[in-house]
Amino acid sequence: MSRIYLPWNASRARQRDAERARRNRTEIVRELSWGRVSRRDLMKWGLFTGAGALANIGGLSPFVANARADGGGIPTGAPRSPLFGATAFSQAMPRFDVLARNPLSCLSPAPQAEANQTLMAVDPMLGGGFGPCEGRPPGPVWAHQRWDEFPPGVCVEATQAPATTNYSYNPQVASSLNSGIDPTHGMPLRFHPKLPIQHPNNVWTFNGTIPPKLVQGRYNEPLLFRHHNGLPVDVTQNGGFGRHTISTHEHNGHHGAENDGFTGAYFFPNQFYDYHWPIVLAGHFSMNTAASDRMASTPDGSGGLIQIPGDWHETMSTHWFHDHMFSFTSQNVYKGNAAMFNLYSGLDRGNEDIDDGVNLRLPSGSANDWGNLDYDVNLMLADKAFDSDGQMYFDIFNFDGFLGDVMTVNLAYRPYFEVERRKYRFRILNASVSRFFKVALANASGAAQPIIQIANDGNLFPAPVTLLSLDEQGIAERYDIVIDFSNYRVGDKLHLVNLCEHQDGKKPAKDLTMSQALSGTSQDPCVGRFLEFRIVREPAKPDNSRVPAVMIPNPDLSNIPVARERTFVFGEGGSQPNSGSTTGLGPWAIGTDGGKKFNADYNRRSAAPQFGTREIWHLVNDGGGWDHPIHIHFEEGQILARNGSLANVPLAERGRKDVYRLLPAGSVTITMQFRDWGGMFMEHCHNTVHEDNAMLLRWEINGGGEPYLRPLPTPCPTPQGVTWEDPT
Ligand SMILES: [Cu+2]
Repeated sequence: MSRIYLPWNASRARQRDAERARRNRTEIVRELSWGRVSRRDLMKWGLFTGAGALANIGGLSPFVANARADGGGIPTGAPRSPLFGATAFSQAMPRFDVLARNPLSCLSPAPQAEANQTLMAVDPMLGGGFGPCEGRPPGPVWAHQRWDEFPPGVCVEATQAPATTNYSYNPQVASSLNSGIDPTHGMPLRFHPKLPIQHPNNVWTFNGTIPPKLVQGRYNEPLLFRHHNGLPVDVTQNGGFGRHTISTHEHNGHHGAENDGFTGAYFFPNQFYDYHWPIVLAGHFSMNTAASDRMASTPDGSGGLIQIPGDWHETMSTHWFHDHMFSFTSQNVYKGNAAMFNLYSGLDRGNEDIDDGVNLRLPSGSANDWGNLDYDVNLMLADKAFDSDGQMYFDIFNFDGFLGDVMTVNLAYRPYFEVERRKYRFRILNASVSRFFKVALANASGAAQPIIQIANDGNLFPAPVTLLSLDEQGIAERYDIVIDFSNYRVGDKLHLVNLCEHQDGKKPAKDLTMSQALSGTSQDPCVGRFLEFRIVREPAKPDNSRVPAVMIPNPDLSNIPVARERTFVFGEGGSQPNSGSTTGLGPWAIGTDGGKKFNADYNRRSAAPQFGTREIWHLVNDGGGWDHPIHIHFEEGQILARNGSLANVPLAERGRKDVYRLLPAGSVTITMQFRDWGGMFMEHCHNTVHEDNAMLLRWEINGGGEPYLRPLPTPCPTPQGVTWEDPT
């Protein structure tokens, strides 16, 4: 057993050794993140093994037994994060900070179909000379697909920036619905009032501030997200981890590849990238094209519906967006590059009062036509770790995966949240690097309480599922739940509890029972209560919300032929036949259709499904020692079988999904369609440490009538402009 964190009662000598090892590792992470050494250098020096794992050198690896009498044979472990006296449930949980939706005229320069190549001076730290103001690769291949058909109706801007105080926090609800937090007060970037304010380069978030950000969009209102890179031009100014180049992935967005945050289409400090999210239903160009089905619709802003093309069974709700920089995704997302994106539709309108036969009337509110957040609350779960000064710290040398020991919700350490005695919807995102959660609800006496799960990933279920604990929730999965606080009394307190115990980043070690998790005996610091609900009053007005027995039935695929089946095997020990900036090294790899397992190379096409077809993909975990939450970009799929049988698929996985936990030695069979948009996409493990250490591949939609040749050339960004490579 390689326990990641030392117990609180470890001897001073062991703690000192562990701190020294942590600092040594931190130095290597820093050199890597600056680009001063490469993974190949580390292998040459014997610090990495050929398989890409950290060599067993004392004082460096947490897994090397030290010679001390009290530590002999026991892994050194990392020192616990200091908490500076911060206690659980002593700070209010902030709501997400909603990014302003502006008219397009606010954007200067105006967005355009092809990347804006207007030259600007490039900082000498980035090589000087001149380079384009927009980092999107130039030319027709990376032009926004169908730009003229989908002119942006609204724009949202954000700047990736070093940590600073938030003076413009806007949760879009009254402070009475935000646990009394007064948004006019400045909010410094810290995880608890007793924890230190983070140095500017230890945390990089959207606009440099907390709380995390929320974007609200509605179907068929194309949204232009202009992402500015405001990170330091000096690659060494990173607080020891994180890379200043970024690529923003709208997780499970059904958009053209130029807007998908392709891992190799990153952009540099002082550049921006225009992401164009048309937000159309899958099947937009092939099904219900006359928009005659009222169920396929979007709010019109004044109580009515606008009917839209596409398959209403593909309606999506809860997305998030985050960095996808090649080899640096884990560091950058951990550092703060994670935001949520709520999609609204006629079905899931974010208004609980409108009774039009389409609106599901899920808990939300009713003051606005759509997108009410009063009783619809985003929750971002993430485990963090701090160094001895209380600054955020990251260790990439656990190729098993990185675990933090400080549990946060919405980047607040174990907060409380005040609720009314009524139904609430919570959209729970697992934004960890490597940690799985298993969430349950406990009452004051520690008994598990019913939770109604209504969605998995971006997708509402065919029917709600009532559970006493949710399934394990892998990295990047979203579970939307409804809790009915009217079953309790004003003054009651309930807690969300994490039942999932880790001993390392490989996989959950054990799912505990509620009483085990509450007993305080787990060695995993993130097990137990992590969010306190305080029922503070009767509802301000009657609760008209519903959880209907029928929500969104699955799309009917019975008449769509299966064009092809493919098999992807996820495991250890692949090879990397290529070299260069598009290649990755590490212990993790993917094998395609019976071929050799390869490490990541985003210049290599591993699959090219034909536009307009449906396929079946088998995702196989070839080891029993790991779980891998596999994410496939572009269009959500349906799970057809686990280990060969539909009977193994729990009810809460029988809707649509975009992340598939393979389970140790397990396999998942899914079906997907390839419609509407084209370009190069990715498939990878969302344990982002595995992803960054080479468990990622590129696939491409082959032909959709676009005016350019295939296969697509691979972009190689520089501050002075993008060059191209021919794919292999
Ligand atoms: Cu993995």
